[in-house]
Amino acid sequence: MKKAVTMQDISCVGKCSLTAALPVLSAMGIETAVLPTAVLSTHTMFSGFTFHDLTQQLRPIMAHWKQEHFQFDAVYTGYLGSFEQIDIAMELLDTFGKGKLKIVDPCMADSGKFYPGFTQDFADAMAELCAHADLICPNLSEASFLLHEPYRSTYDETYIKGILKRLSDLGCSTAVLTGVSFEEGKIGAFAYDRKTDTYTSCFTSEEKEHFHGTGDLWASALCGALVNGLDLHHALMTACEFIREAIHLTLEEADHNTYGVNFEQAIPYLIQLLKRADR
Ligand code: PXL
Repeated sequence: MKKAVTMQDISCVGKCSLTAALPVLSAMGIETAVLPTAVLSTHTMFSGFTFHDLTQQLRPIMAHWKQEHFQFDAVYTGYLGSFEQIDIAMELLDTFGKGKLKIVDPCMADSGKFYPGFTQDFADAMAELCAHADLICPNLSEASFLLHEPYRSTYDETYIKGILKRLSDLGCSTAVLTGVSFEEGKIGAFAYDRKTDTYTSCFTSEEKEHFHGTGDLWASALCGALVNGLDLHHALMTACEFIREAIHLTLEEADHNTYGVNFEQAIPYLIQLLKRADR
């Protein structure tokens, strides 16, 4: 059985970070260990959230895993809350990721703005973390902060390809940009593989509304697809289609949540996508 470890927070309500990654990876047939960085009552888009930091636990947890000789096929880091957690994420990738798939999702911004509490200095530290990964998957806002580029909401393929090359120069072999849209009604992901000097992309129909947490679900599905042996193109397709379906199912519910998507009922579809791509 394939195994992964993922390092991110537990937002108790909010359908993001670990409460998204764990069910998705498990459903994709991957035994998943967690390194929980903090417990929050909700994600930080709600006001008044509680926050309990778990940083002091992280190194002892990793030391125990080392003692037990645990190994993982993939190491995947998501939302991190401090500079020290970025350092610990580097240690996690270096200790358990040698020769394995290492994914860094540099969660910190959307729509051109940092999430609460993040700064350019934090983005610079994230850029250093990206050098320890094989694959990074920022959205365009995160990519802009990683590269000190002004955020653009309109762009063309030449611009995206240039950003991807510069992202891979951070030191990872594959850079993926999420939330790329060249035409109204279509959205997807564009990737660059430095080893083969090739680009690949995948687009699906764009649903009308945007929801929180889709980036974490997208990265989790991508991780699950790659661990299951899909090539980059099929892995992108799986992640993009899964999110499209989850948003579609969300919008079908009249009283849907605005903080997260109905990914739970899209899981059977995700499994179908995985089986279809595997053939
Ligand atoms: O990656 C989304 C996310 C995860 N965890 C926490 C967040 C957010 C986005 O705002 O606040 C705590």
